[in-house]
Amino acid sequence: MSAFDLPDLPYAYDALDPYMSAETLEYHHDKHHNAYVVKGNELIEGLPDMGSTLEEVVVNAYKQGKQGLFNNVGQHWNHKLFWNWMKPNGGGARPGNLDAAITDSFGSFDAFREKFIQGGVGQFGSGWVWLITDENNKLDVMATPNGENPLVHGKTAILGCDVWEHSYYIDYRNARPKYLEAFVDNLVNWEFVTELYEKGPVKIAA
Ligand code: MN3
Repeated sequence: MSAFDLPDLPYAYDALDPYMSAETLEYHHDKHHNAYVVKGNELIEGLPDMGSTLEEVVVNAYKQGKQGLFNNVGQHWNHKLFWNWMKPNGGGARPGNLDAAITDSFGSFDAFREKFIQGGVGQFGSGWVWLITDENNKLDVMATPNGENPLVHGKTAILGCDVWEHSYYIDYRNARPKYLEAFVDNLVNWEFVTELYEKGPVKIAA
């Protein structure tokens, strides 16, 4: 795999207002995500083959302890999905089969919501909170520091929320819980989450 590309946002900069402002999205996508892409391309240059898919590169960089490359390609993968995990008028009802799986794994949607928000609040410093599936397609919540993600732990992420300050400081200042509540209640694209859930666990040849 040679080059990484910055994908366009799947909606206008102001499409998630007021839950995530155009100013946040412009900086987060055009500056932060772009920097991961540029740096990732620089760092992979001249290395032996790191894999044929982005997922393979992410896992291989992690396993080989190529920390700089991993930080950037990991964040590239995380953000590519993150933009699609949100949509205008998001949140709300989940498609039936996903909703049933959430209830089955957490007891209720509210219990999931609480666990996900607390997972994000409890991640000290920069990181991510995830809704994951394991080998048996059972759901759970996990949090990871910095650019780390469930892929490198053999788990499949079906939803993730960026809790680095750059994703919420303009709109929420230091109120990370408020941001996480708005994410779950007003931003999540549950149709995309369902799509990933139905695809089942990600298999990586690494
Ligand atoms: Mn970010």
